[in-house]
Amino acid sequence: MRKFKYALGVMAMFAAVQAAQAATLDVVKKRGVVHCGVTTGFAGFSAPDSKGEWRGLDVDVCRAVAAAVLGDASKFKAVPLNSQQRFTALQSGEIDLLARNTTVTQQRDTALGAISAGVNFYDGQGFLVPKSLGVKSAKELNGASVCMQTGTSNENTMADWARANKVTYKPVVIEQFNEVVNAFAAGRCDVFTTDASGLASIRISKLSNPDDYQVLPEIISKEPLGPFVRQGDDAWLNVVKWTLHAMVGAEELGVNSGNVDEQLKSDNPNIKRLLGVTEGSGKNMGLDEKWAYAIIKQVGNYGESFERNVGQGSPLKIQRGLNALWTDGGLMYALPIR
Ligand SMILES: N[C@@H](CCC(=O)N[C@@H](CS)C(=O)NCC(=O)O)C(=O)O
Repeated sequence: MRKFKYALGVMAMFAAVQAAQAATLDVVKKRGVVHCGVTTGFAGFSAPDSKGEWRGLDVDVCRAVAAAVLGDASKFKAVPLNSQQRFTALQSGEIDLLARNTTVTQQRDTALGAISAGVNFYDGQGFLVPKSLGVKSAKELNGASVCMQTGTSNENTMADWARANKVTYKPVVIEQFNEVVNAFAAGRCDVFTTDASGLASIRISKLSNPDDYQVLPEIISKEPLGPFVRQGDDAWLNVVKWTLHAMVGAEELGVNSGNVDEQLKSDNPNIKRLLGVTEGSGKNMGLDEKWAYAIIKQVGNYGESFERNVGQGSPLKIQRGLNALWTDGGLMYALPIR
């Protein structure tokens, strides 16, 4: 009997915790601001610009969610988090969503109380080395010291790859991003390993002589990066998930920030549904019918966000590659809004 009462008590507590966490959409609407977990500053993905405004491909997810829910892309607060802090901040409710170059893994999606809302950048782990090291392939890294950041998936991936390839290395694992970058720049390790996007960003924005460094050809893992929310809040999960699909869907349909007003007059039923001319999708999520219109008008479609932040309109000049639309040979495929 006592055991039964205890079990009931635990169940009630669990339900209460879930109920307390289950209403992120209501909390955000009432607060009028989305609390968005980002990095401590990683150019192209999430970093403050010269005016102190947070910019980047991941920040655009924060902005797009703010536009969808509050009608105003500027109504978000960027909460800088290092790799180690990010999931605790999500679990504790300090942030409503984590939009920070975070790899979707089965463990994070289950045991960490987080759940992935989709992928906004398909990536893989690679290696950055000074050209002076004289190395052309990762297989030549035997005996090297390897810098990486605490709390990243990069630590385990490196260990697995090294074991499989019979490469021995000395891990240099540091908690703060700037410190690990500084250690690498000062030659305290031979190699920096993280996502290829991270390496491109570090090389261009953090090292004083980018031309003295090169990214090795090997990509040793799949790193699908995307936003996470808390488990147990399906309505909020839907908002973030469909925000991503609206951005990719707009690109598929040729709708962008420049032509979105013109497109309100389109006869295409998919465009009419996307822009809320045909109503329904907003009501289904507890949002204004113009939720996707607001995203596209204020933030742009996925391709615009990509090019502006990390592509040809940015110093990083990352190719679309896997992040091209599926119709162009990439993996970006919008689920239908209907
Ligand atoms: N995708 C990997 C790595 C992500 C990651 O945290 N990378 C580091 C190195 S580029 C980073 O973004 N640091 C920025 C910070 O801590 O502010 C993961 O999810 O674990």
